[in-house]
Amino acid sequence: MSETLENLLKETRTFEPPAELAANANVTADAYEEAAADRLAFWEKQAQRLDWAKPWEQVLDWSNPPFAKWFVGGELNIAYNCVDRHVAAGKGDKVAIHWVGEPGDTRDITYAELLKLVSQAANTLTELGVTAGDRVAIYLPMIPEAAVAMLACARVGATHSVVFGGFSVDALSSRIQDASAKVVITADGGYRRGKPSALKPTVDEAVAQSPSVEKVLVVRRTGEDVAWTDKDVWWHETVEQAAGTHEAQPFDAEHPLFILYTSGTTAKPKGILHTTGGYLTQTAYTHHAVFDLKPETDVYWCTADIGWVTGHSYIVYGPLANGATQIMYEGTPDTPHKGRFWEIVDQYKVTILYTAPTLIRTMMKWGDDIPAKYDLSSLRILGSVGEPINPEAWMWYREHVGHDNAPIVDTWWQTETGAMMISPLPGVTATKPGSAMGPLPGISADVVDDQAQSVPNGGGGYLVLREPWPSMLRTIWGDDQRFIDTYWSRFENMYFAGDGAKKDDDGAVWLLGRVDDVMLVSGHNISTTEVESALVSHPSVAEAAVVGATDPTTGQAIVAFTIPRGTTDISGDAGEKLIQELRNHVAKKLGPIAKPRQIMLVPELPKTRSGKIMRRLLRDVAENRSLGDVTTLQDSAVMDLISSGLQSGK
Ligand code: 6R9
Repeated sequence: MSETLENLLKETRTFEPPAELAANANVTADAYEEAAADRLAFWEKQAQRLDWAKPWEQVLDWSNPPFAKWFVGGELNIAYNCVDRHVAAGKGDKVAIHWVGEPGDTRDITYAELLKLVSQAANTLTELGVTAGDRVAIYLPMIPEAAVAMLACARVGATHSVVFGGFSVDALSSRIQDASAKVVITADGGYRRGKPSALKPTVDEAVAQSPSVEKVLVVRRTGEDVAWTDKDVWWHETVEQAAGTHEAQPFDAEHPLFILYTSGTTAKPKGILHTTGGYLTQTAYTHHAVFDLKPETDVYWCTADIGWVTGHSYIVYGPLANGATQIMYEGTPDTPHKGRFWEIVDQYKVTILYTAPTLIRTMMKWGDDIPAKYDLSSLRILGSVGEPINPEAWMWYREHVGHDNAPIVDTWWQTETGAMMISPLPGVTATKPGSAMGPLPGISADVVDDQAQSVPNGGGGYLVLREPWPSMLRTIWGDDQRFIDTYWSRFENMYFAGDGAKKDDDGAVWLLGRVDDVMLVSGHNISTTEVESALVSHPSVAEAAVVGATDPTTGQAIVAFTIPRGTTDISGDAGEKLIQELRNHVAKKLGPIAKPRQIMLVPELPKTRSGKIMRRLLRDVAENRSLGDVTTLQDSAVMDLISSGLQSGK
C-alpha cells in the first residue's frame, strides 16, 4: 500500500463505566500496570486460574520464533478444567447450559450432568478407536452434543476440527481430508427457520471422498429418516449407553487442542492450530475480565455458532473454564418471530450478551419496537465481535438493548489469536462508539505504517501484535511455511493481522476492516468501514457494504450496497432521491473524496456463516464479473437476489 489509511471519521461521544460496575469489577486499571511491568509474570498469574496436573518450568519459550511454546513442561486436562473441577468444588447442581431449541424445546444441563455426558462421549470415542493425537471432525447443529463432543475430544487428547453445520460437501470433505480425520461426529439434522435441515446426506457424500474416516457418530436431533452406512453409529446407542465415569488424563500444555479453518477468501482454507495450556489461560482470563463474569449470579449468552472461533472460545472453553451459567440457542433470530432473542433474554434474565454487529444491524432494520416489547433490564454488559461495529449500530445497541447504561465491549480478535486481544474493560474504560479502544492487559498491539514504524496518535496503518500471547495460533496445520509467510513476513518480528487500523487523537484504536478490502481512490486509501459507518449513520440505512470497483479515472471508485431500514419508501423516484441524498450524506460526513460513485439499494448482503460481509462477491457484482467461490456463504440465494434486483434497476 502506497500510503497509510486516511483518517476520515471523527467520533467525540464517550461513555464512562457505570459507577457501581466499576466499584465491583473483576479487573481494575491495575491490571494494565501489572502486565506492563512484567508481561510473562502477568500471564503466569492468569494460568493459575486453571488446575494443572504438573506445573510448567518456563512461561514462554520463544527461542524459535514464530513457533511459540507457552507454559513449557506443564500438564493439564482441558475437560477436567471446564467440567470436573466445578463438580469437585461442590457446584455439580449449578446449570452449565440452558439450551433452547429452535422449535421451543429446552434442556437445562448442570455441571454434574455435563460431566456424565462428556465422560460417556469420551468412553465412546475410545471405543471407536480414537486416541490422543487423532483428529475428529465435528459437523453438528447448535445442540448441547456439540459442546459435549468438543470436550470429549479434548478429554481424550483428540484434536477436534469443527465445521459449520451447513457448509457444503466440498467444504466439509476438504477439511476432513486436510486433517485426516478418523471420526466424524454429526447429526441427522438440526432446525433452521422453523424446519428440519438435514446434515447427514452432506456427511455421507463427504465421507465417501475421505478415506481417513473410520466411523461416523450420529446424534438424532430431528428424527427424520437417514441413509445408513456401515461406518455409522448412533450417538444414543453408544454414548448414551456408555459408562458415565471416565478418568481424565493430563496432556502437555502444547498438546494440539483443535484445528479451525478460516473462511479462506481465495486459496485453500487455512487450518489454524491451537494448543492447550495457553489457549485455556487466555480464553478463561479474557472471559473473566472483559465480561466481568460473576459465575454465581450472571447468566451469560454468546449468540455465536459453535463452528466459529467465537463459539469455541466463548461458548465452550472460556465460560466453562470459569464455571459460568450460559444460554445456548439452536436457531435463527427470527424464528418463530423477530423478537426471539429478546424473549430469551427476558425469560432467562440474561445479564451478559455477546453478539455480532451483523445481528445488531439486522435488529435495527427490523425496528426499535421489537426489543421494546421485552424486559431487557437484566442485561448489564453487552459484547460485540466479528466486524467493526458502526458507531450508529453501537448507539442503537446501547439505547435499545442496554437501556442506556450497560457498557459495550467491542472485542477485536481472530481465529488466529484464539482469544480477545483488543477490547475495553467494562469497569475501567470510558468507551467511544465504534472503537475497540485498546489492547487488553498482557497484549502488545500496535498500528504501524509501511515502514513498520508505530504511527502517532491521529495516524493510520496496519494492525500488528508485537509480542507473542498465550492463545496464539501455533501454526497452520501441515504448513509451517504458510504460517510464516502469511503472518510473520510482512513486518520483521511482528504478527501481521491483515486489518487496517487507526489511532485517534487520544490513542484509542479503530479497526478499519481487512487490508485487502481497502479502496484506493485517486491515490487515497479509504477504509470500507468508515464509508459504511457514514452510510449507517443516515436514518434510512440499516446496513451497508462498500467495495472499490475499477474506475478509468480514479483507479478505484466507491460502490455501496445499502439495505434501507424497514419503513423507508424506495419505490420509483423515492429510491433515486434517497441514493442522491446518501451520496451527499457520505461526502458531508467524510469529505468529497469518499463520495460513492454508485449506491445500490439491496434487500440483503452476502455474509459468511459468522456474519461477515463477503465484499469479494460484491466486488464481482460491481465489476460485472461472474461470482467467485461461494462455498462459505451463509445463504447462496442472496447473490441471486442482489443480482436480479440490480438488473431490474431497483
Ligand atoms: C473473532 C473473529 C477475524 C477478523 C478480524 C477482523 C474482524 C473481528 C472485530 C473485527 C473490527 C472487531 N473482526 N472482531 N473487526 N472490530 N471487534 O471474528 O474471528 O472469524 O477469524 O475473523 O474479523 O477483520 O481480522 P475471525
